[in-house]
Amino acid sequence: MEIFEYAPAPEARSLVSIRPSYDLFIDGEFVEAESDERIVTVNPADEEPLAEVAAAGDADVARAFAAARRAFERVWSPLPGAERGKYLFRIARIIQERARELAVLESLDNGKPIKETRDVDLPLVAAHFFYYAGWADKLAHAGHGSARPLGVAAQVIPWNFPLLMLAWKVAPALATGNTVVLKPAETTPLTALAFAEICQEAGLPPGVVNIVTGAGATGQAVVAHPDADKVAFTGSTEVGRQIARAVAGTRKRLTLELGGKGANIVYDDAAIDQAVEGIVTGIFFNQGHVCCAGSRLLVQESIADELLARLRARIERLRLGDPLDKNTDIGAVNSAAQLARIRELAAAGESEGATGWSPSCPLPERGYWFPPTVFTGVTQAHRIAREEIFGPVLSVLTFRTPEEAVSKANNTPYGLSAGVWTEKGSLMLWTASRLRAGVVWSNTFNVFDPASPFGGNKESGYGREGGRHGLEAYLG
Ligand code: TAP
Repeated sequence: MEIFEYAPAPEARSLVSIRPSYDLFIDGEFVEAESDERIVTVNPADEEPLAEVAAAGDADVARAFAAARRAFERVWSPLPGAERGKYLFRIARIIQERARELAVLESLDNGKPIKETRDVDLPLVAAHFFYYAGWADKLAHAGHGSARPLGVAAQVIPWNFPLLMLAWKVAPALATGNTVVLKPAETTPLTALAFAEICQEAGLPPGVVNIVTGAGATGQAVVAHPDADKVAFTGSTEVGRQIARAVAGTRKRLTLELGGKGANIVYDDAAIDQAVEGIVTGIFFNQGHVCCAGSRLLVQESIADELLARLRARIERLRLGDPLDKNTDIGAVNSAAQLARIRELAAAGESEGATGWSPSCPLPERGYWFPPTVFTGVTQAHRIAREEIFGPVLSVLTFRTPEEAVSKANNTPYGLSAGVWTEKGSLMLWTASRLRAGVVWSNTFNVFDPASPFGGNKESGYGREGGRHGLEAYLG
């Protein structure tokens, strides 16, 4: 791996002002939590504390639901769609205006490279608000005329795309006339709190959006609150199961966006350099903390050696380091806990007989770092082929026939994403129609669009977010 000169992004840290301490956002205001428990959020790139946030307890969560219910009944659901749309357009514009600051804040709290927060996360966040703002006054004309908002939505999101996951959940809920109580992840609460300020700046009526920070126990309280009409969760399959159990037998509607173990299938006729770029994006984008990551490379045996040689050469040129350096490709792992999980699975890869390779890559001394890693000699029985690693670790398997590729790709309890690389349209369609995955990319990977529905099959969850389908999750 090459050593590069430090090139700090123009969006330097001085662009953001982080308060030492944050309260909860309830009923349009930042209010002190009744619970006196606090959580410290750290910068994963240097382990320095960034801020302290409240850990909401049951009484705080109840206060947020009461505010959301009042706002739903008195203000938000009676408002004509066109008026709701205006608020969403305003939020989208403020996000654009504050995009640089939000990108820096996200990189500091999450560890992801500024190149990604600036060019991917933030543009997509704004795009989601613009997209659903546009739907707000068209629901009646699009066959949703008699559909009604569900009420108060309980939303719990993970740390890998903090503001983007918020946008995926909040924008369609608000466009359809619902109000929300949202819990961000424990390790990445700061952009959700900045979003709370944006709601104030946009003049959003109090109680329409409520943000309760905290750890898993706060998430549990949000999901279990009896006044939630809808639960929308993105996170691990394990917690998704607990939530499905907690919601079973209640009136609450549920959507779950869970884990994945995506296959990236490369046929022998594929444009090989293009495929290499897609494999790199598929597994190293966002340090591999991506539910739809292409974490299993399935390469046709006849081109495996050549493809792997080019892949290794490409990985040697990736730049790992300071997330605020605009040349950085691979940032920090989000938390010590996630780093431990990645290390454990990588060690299992070695002990079960696969061969790991990483570039000659010096890791910074402080912070949570894991080098890009490729395992070859992987079999379907290995843990690294079956379990979601959620880190920059690629497991390579080979196949001889399209039937074998499809059978290996589908040999997982997950069903979220897949990629197929071939120049033959018929082979592409043949393969895509047999893959059990919610999203299949063709000659590309990790491309997102607010107009396109996203979601899983099997243990990757159910329900769709994005596009017109994303509205249905919030209408009764
Ligand atoms: P989780 O541990 O499941 O956490 C997700 C959220 O749930 C966090 O806010 C978490 O709070 C909260 N939570 C934890 N225990 C809870 C409980 N018992 N009841 C209610 N809420 C609870 O996942 P993670 O580690 O943050 O995220 C990684 C996982 O998310 C991966 O498996 C990934 O594939 C999946 N993911 C899926 C998608 C889609 S679209 N399918 C997108 C992104 C991520 P704390 O943060 O305080 O623990």
